[in-house]
Amino acid sequence: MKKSVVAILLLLLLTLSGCGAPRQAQDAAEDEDLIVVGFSQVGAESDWRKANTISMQNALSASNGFRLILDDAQNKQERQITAIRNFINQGVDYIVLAPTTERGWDTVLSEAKAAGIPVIIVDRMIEIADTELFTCWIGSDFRKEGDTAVAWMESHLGDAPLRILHLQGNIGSSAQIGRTEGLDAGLAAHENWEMVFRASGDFTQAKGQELVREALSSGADFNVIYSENDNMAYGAIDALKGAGLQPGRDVTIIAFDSSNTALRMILAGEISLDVECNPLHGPRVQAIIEQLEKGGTPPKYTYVEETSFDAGNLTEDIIAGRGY
Ligand code: GYE
Repeated sequence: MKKSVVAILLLLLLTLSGCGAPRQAQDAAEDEDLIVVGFSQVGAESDWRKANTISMQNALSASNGFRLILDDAQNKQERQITAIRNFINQGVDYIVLAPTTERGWDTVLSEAKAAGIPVIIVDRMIEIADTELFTCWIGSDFRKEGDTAVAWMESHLGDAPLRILHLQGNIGSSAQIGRTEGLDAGLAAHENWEMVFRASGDFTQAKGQELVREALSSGADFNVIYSENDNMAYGAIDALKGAGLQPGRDVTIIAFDSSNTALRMILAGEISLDVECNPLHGPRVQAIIEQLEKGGTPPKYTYVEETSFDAGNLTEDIIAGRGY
């Protein structure tokens, strides 16, 4: 009895006095092999954004050889600038930036450059005097997305007068700028298209709903909603239904992103067109970093292939085969 107590005590002592140390050392060594990536993410404002974060987390995982430090900026550029400075202080190997807005990155990216840390821009674009301050960019052609929507409106909505309610994304973001430019070009080219209400819903469902409610109660007369993302369209649909209107019949809804929920709404006849914007950038960023690690040079700008969906081409199989 006594002997076994002594044995247990001995074991305990052994464990406390160092048995754990070699394991810790081993973990640290394994950790040192990981590529450390600081990712400054815009926020969590939409389904697109959430799918984008998950994609980055899955690709830049420890089992793929990465240690990801994720910072959610809650849609504030100042927070992104602070996050980038923290990444620089921590000496990360790479910085990945999904920028809120296009402008205002010159100073902080000069600091990253001075520290010798490559910066990869993902999703939205930045506007910067010295393009050497970032290594490369990968994302969508937002102007082309807007043009796709306008071409669909031309071919599907005929010559009837269009009275458009326009829900914009965060002002100054590439996604807003490109999609708005597309619509503006459409408005300029068609005498029978009229803008009756335009405001920013910050890409969120709550604001989309609020704005459409506001428009309805102010007596705005519209028959098309051009919503610069899916989530604002969900809010718009709730507001229309709340006012006894039927989306798809009383008001044609155009949206962007093509997340699964929105595609189901096309099948239900509520959304008429959804222009695809692909958020699954994780594996693409992973491939870029792996290329850089091997001394390669990825292309400076890479546009992701995208399409659009309406009742004419969408099937259950398409929805089932998509990752977001
Ligand atoms: O369309 C929207 C998100 O920048 C492409 O941001 C992205 C946009 C996307 O919040 O849903």
